[in-house]
Amino acid sequence: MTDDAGLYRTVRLIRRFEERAIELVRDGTIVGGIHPYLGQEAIAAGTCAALRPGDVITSTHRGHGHVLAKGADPARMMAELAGRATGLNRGRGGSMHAADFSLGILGANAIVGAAVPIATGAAWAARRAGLDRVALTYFGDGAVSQGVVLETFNLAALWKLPVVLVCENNGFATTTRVADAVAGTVAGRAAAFGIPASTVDGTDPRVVLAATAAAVERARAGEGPSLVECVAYRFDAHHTWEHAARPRYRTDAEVAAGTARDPVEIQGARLDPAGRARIDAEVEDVLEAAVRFARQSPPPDPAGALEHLYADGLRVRAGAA
Ligand SMILES: Cc1ncc(C[n+]2csc(CCOP(=O)(O)OP(=O)(O)O)c2C)c(N)n1
Repeated sequence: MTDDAGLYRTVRLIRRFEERAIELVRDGTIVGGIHPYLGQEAIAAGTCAALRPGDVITSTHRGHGHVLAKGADPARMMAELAGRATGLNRGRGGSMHAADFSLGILGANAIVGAAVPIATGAAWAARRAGLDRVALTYFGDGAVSQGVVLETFNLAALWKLPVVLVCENNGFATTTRVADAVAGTVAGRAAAFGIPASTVDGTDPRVVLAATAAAVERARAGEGPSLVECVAYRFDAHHTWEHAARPRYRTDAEVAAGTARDPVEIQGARLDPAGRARIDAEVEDVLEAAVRFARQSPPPDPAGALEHLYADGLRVRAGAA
């Protein structure tokens, strides 16, 4: 959905999903915690709004927003976080491995940077199959010096693959500031491979949508990859463990300044108050149902613990060894 109401619904859905999920972490329904996406909602909303249903994404450890924006069912997603048999992946993937291939969601990924080559492989496969498909991948500022990411930039550019590289620069990699970890710039890395890059306000869904749409168009036209660096601020913890541990690595003043640009407020201000209230109420209902569904769903049957670990039924091409 590319209109203002649609973009608002997506950022609001992600915001409230994360807030409700944090409640479920606190009461023990979600075990192990989550990496909250609060503050970055405009990136997921704007990027996915630029895609067609047949396009694919790969995501990160902070991936709930991406998965929801690409159309995943919030109830099955919440159940997945809670490890229930009704979850998107039968409760076996959890927060960091949610996937729904039927929607082009090729998976969140707990390994920093690992989603980038997977999306690029999907782009390569799509082109080989003659499909008009674009792959879009997300990675954080903490991934931009990973070898596999830079190697992938090289191949994606060399082979002009239809992939869009979305860097979510949220200021931190765990507790390390970007300036303490990244030499040069994010966009400069793309330039080294001849990949066009833009650095945009990642708190405004409209801005993210416009930048991504240009990159998607370029990819679909066969002109190769583009990088979109979306600058935002991570409102909450790196991971919910921080809520108890309370490590001090940013000041209250910095957090106040960083959270002042709120994607939900920025997009919400573009709607009339009544229209906004209607969307808010609808989102509350969706999430109330999602939380109920997750709580009431059963855990997976331990007898099936060894099922679904490996792919089966893979077709071997004629002539392959
Ligand atoms: C290859 C790898 N190294 C280290 C980690 C541990 N780790 C998990 S998240 C994270 C920080 C990632 O920062 P960034 O890419 O900026 O994403 P953000 O958490 O800010 O969304 C690290 C170091 C990991 N999961 N994978």
